[in-house]
Amino acid sequence: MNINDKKVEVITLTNINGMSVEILTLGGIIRKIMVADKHGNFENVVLGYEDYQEYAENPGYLGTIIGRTSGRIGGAHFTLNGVMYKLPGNNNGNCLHGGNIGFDKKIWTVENLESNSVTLSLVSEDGEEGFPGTVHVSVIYTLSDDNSLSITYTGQTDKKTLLNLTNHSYFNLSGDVKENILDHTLELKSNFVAEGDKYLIPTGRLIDVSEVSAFDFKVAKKIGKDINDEALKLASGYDHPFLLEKSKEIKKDCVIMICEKSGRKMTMDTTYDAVVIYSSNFPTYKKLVGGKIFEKHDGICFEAQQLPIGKDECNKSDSILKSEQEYNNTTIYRFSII
Ligand code: FUC
Repeated sequence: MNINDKKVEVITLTNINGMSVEILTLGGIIRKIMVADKHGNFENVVLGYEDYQEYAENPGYLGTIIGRTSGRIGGAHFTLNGVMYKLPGNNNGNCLHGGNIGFDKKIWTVENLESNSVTLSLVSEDGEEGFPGTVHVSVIYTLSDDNSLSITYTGQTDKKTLLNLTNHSYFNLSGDVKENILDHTLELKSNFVAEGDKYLIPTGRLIDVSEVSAFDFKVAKKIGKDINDEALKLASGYDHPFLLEKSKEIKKDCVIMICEKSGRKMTMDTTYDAVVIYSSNFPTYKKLVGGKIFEKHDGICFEAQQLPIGKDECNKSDSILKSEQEYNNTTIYRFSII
């Protein structure tokens, strides 16, 4: 198949329980994750476009790998070793999700393919989208027989640079988007949210979730409970970095989401320090797999990553990759029945 005149392969991973994951070599896009509900019916639990050609544009980054840097860099520039690097100002003059042609728009190379696992790789040239260093990245997707999908990101650079990779899947556990995510319950292991300015650029200040109940998911609650709260007005819903425990260890059950009706549960483990939660506040109104039109709050993204670099490069140190270092992070989405 061709998208934007470039050849795109479609890869399907399977496990022994009948679960499957569809991945495109364009942007490493996850288009489908087929998971059983409490009756054993397999349905898609992510938002994917029905028509593959919709991925030619994909302004909502559905299912994509984001790079070189997830989230916003204020003023679309940063400095490293005293040199200022200018980036595309693709979001109100700020740089969002790696610029105009981020990793989400690239055709990735299939390095290794097995029935339950695929490794995709990419070389990003020195100066691409303004970022220094030639960067080699690999993303390994593995669908295990315990019904977990792990995504491992590795990378190297020949010059000090910034790297902060994530996956931008929109989850909806109802199955084939039978309803939006406002009725799903969510529990988060997070005590702080990174404050954003009016353009949602992290300011460097933290908000204690015990002071703003809309951000407090320490005890499970419906995602829709506070969706119209004053604290979420600027973003039109959730579009905020939630801090996780700061350690390189894999942190278990950072996110626990349940859809009572379907009986599906999803948990997320990650090595990253943060997860940006985005409740699809700006849908594209395009047709999704199965025919439903993508409307507001039809999906929720759990973009595990380091904190976005933000305003005045406040979180830059979390994304620096040096030539002698190896980038290595893993996020695992695990599915089960309640
Ligand atoms: C911006 C980001 C969100 C998401 C969306 C498509 O609003 O802040 O995280 O990537 O774009």
